[in-house]
Amino acid sequence: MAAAVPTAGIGLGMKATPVILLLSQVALTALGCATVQPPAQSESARVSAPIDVWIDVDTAAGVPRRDIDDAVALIQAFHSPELSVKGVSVVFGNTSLDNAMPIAKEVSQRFGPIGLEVHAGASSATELGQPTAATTALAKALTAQPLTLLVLGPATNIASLIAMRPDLVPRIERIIAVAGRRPGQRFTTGTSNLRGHRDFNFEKDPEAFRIIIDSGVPLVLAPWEISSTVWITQRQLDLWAKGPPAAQWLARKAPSWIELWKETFHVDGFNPFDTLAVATLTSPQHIACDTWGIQIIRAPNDVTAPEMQGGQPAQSKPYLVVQAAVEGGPQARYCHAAAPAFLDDLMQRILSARGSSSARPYGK
Ligand SMILES: [Ca+2]
Repeated sequence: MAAAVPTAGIGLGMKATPVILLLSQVALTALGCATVQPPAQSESARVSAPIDVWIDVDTAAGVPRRDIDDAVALIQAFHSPELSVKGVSVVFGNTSLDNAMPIAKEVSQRFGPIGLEVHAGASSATELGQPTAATTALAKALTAQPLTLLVLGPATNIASLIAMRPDLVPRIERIIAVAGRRPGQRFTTGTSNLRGHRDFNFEKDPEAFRIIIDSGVPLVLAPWEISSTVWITQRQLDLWAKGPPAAQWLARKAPSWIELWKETFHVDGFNPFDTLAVATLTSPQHIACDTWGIQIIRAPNDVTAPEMQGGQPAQSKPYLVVQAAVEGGPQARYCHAAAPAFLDDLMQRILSARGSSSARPYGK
């Protein structure tokens, strides 16, 4: 893909400015004070044990003009008392595996739970079904305890585990992935990108999603539709820059990414895609989801439609689509809307010095 396209593959399809203004006003109201309080622990979190999670990422924060949202999501998760992060694995996607690994290690070792290990997974979709350090470690972790899997990049690592160790499928409580769309939905950003983006994580390895669907593991989708309504702008970056070490770290990595969105799409901010997946666990009160049927279909390529390519023939491509359930067919929870309060929730977690149930105090 062209470098100047958000590689979460999901863009925004609405007029950005009013949303930015609205959310910025909410953020200013909530975060204008000098001291930001840790997020209030929900009633359910107080009475329930933390959810054991494994996070699979394609971290690219710090790679010029590449996504920072995996790193935001890791720090969000590390600062969520509702979660206990048991492991991190890394996959190709937003950048190469070789680039992504040291970024995931740095974020996890500085800001994550003491002893949290980071494991290298697939470097391309051609490695689907092959063992990696990530699949070995995930198999060991699943043997030790059931886990919820947060899949924030192409799903190759997780699908490989399922393909090689079907005996462990019952140990996967659910898979939360950043992918999917309604029929005919186009991922456009601002007014300068009418062709739309790819459903990046899905299209990087459609077969991996087919394996996940066929496995019958409960699947939750945090797709472009939900993230496209949430904006991180310079206002939030300024608050990060004055926050604790993890927030400051993000603030240092963000400018190149936010500049890309401004130059390419003429919007003031970016959508923090992967954070919505974490929010389905930590903040379900802010997230609206419905259960739909899910299938992979093949249709003309909406990114390279003939009218967008000077009349060249359109090529088809696979789409991960939710629609009315077919009796007996596979289903997924499709999360499609975030309340405005989610931005406050996210900011409070990023700006909090409190870690998850298993996290160390803030890194140095
Ligand atoms: Ca990602």
